[in-house]
Amino acid sequence: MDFRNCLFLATFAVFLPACFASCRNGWATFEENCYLFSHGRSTWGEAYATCLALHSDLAVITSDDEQNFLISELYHIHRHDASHVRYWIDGTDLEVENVWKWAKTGQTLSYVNWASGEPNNAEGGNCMNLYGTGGFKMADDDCDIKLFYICQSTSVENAGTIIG
Ligand SMILES: [Ca+2]
Ligand SMILES: [Ca+2]
Repeated sequence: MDFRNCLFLATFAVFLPACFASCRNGWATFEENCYLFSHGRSTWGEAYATCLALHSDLAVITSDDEQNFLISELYHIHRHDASHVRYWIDGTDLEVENVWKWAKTGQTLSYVNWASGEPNNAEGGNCMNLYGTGGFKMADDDCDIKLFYICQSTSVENAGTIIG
């Protein structure tokens, strides 16, 4: 949508969010969300803080469609080294062992798609990642190891950080 059309539509407040609901450069778009795939590796806590600094959160996965989108993006990025990479997402059982919650909301997971044999680290694995060897399905690992990570925000929030 070009700027003049946007201004015209902005006179109808109901269209305003659509003018700005797109993801910033470097972020992938899926439905109403934007996703950033990190280039460097961090502990889960560092990754969480970095996403916050970018006006986002670690990724929260709530459907097969969303999980499949991320799997497809990760195989695209890691055509040649998928079996060597893992990406932190927002899930954790740091509070109560084996009760997995999204850190962003504190809610228990309504959707799970564990890789075969996961979770398997018990008290030694309290942070969730997408595990290349497991087809980029969910796995637990030691929160202190350094992995890639995925930040997520809604497209309205993502665009809003430019204009706001
Ligand atoms: Ca655990
Ligand atoms: Ca594990």
